[in-house]
Amino acid sequence: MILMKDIIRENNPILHCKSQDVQIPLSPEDEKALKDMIEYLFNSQDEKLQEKYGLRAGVGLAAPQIGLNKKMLVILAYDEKGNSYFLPMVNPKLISYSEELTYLESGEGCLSVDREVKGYVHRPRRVSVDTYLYDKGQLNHVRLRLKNYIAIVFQHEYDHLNGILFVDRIKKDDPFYIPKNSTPIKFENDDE
Ligand code: UDB
Ligand code: ZN
Repeated sequence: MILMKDIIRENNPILHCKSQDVQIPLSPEDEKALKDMIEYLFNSQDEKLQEKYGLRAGVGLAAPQIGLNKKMLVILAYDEKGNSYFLPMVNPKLISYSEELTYLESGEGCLSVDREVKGYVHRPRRVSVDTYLYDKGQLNHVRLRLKNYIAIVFQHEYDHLNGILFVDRIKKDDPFYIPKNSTPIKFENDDE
């Protein structure tokens, strides 16, 4: 199983490289890597296992973060309305994106970044993605429209496949700058 020590940190050049397309059907090695990434996210969100193994609760993980420059990523997260998403993607391609931007008021972090980096990361509010989705050992080609929080998670992971970290997207001289076309994500239950 993947542990925190297996997750590559920002000083590692692998995180700054572009990833390669994955051959389909998946090789046994690539399928194992994808399954390990899926398992990490589930384990990390299990309170008991999180504590036992010292895992950071992850909502997304990209293959470069485990040292593999291949276009695979997994999302396991709840959106701003409480709907759950489990999206294991192979060869995702960002097809189009909105001009309207959004951001998390709490900023972003990263399993590969051990320091706190303050500032906003503005990203398109809606994206269209062509990808293979891994489901019950099969790969199905689909086009997805993602918005709001799930679109943010997707773009954070997709950036990893292009060698980009969230810190690279924070305006250096004005980290809390807000462009005119960007508004924060509204989470339900935000005031509890
Ligand atoms: C995360 N987790 O997994 F809203 F229960 C972050 C870390 C870096 C803090 C572990 C996270 O945001 N968890 C979370 C959020 C909630 C409710 C909850 C748990 N990532 C994924 C990552 O580093 N992938 O490469 C960072 C996110 C920041 C914005 C999108 C991804
Ligand atoms: Zn990350």
